[in-house]
Amino acid sequence: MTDLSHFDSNIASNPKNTIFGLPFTEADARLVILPVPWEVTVSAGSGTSRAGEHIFNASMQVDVFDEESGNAWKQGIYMRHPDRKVLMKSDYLRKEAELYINYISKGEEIEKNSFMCKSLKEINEGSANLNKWVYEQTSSLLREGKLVALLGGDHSVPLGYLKAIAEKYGEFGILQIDAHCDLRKAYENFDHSHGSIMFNALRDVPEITRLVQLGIRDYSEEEFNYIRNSNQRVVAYFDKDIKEKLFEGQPWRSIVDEIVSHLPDCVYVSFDVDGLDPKLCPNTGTPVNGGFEVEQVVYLIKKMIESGRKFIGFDLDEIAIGESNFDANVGARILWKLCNILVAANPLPLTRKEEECTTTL
Ligand SMILES: [Mn+2]
Repeated sequence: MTDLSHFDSNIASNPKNTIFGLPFTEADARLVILPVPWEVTVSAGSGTSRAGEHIFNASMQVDVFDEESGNAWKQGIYMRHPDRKVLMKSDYLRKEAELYINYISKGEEIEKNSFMCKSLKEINEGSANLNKWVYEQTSSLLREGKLVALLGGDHSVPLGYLKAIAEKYGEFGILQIDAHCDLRKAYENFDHSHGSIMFNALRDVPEITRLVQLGIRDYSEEEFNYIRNSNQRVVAYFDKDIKEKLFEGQPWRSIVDEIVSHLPDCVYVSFDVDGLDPKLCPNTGTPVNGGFEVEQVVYLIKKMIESGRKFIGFDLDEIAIGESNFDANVGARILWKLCNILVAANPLPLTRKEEECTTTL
């Protein structure tokens, strides 16, 4: 265990330490943040592959006092450095993808262009390798008993983590915060597009018994029909429906109770920041008007835990940086809150000695 007796959480953070200026190593951390610097298939704005480093820098300004979680961070939060090889591969394939997206957006057929066919194949192979890498990293962390927070990157990154979660916990549900359904089959012919993450997850991870989507406000007819024909495996709360309930005076609390009632016992949170009001993430790849406040989402997760459901892990994606650091500031605070909530929701089992103490008391 890290000795915290010399760590003063009230003074300015030391960037030589890990994220949030905390003095932990990976070995003694309860929770490990794994950045995935990947954004090959993004459709509009880019920059999310650098989110890890920007959020790390912004995190130094976050006050680590968190009375709400009983300062759960004291059990150890650590962030790995963004993997250089993954980032370089993403940069390389992103250039190929830009040429490719530009080509198909003119209505050209890829079959007629062998260069484009080759690019597409390379991108799809690269994405499959990334999924394998995420799976290997996260499953080995879970085996070591760590809690894992995945930090994108674009929203295509959690597939490998979802497989690792399924192996550890069996059946579980996903609570997805997003402006988009991400239920498109191979969007733009990319097998693992950011717009296909939930389609791929539901196809490849049978342990996902329920997907509850919140904040949805941009979706295709095909996605709408997918939800309708999913036999309730996907439950979508469209942004306009939530807003109309609120406008008619229904309290957020009762809407939250209903949302939570759809979730199974174990819940994973997939948080695409574009599910928020874009004033909070103006540089995210595909911003859409509407969406949530951070506090609404945090309240929902707290109510979900209060209901007795087990919060098992999360990803946070699509944070990109513009001229100001604002997106990273918001991202760092969401990350901080969710990490503390996740640690607090997963108390360490009592050692035998502690158990004996409790019994004697
Ligand atoms: Mn998304």
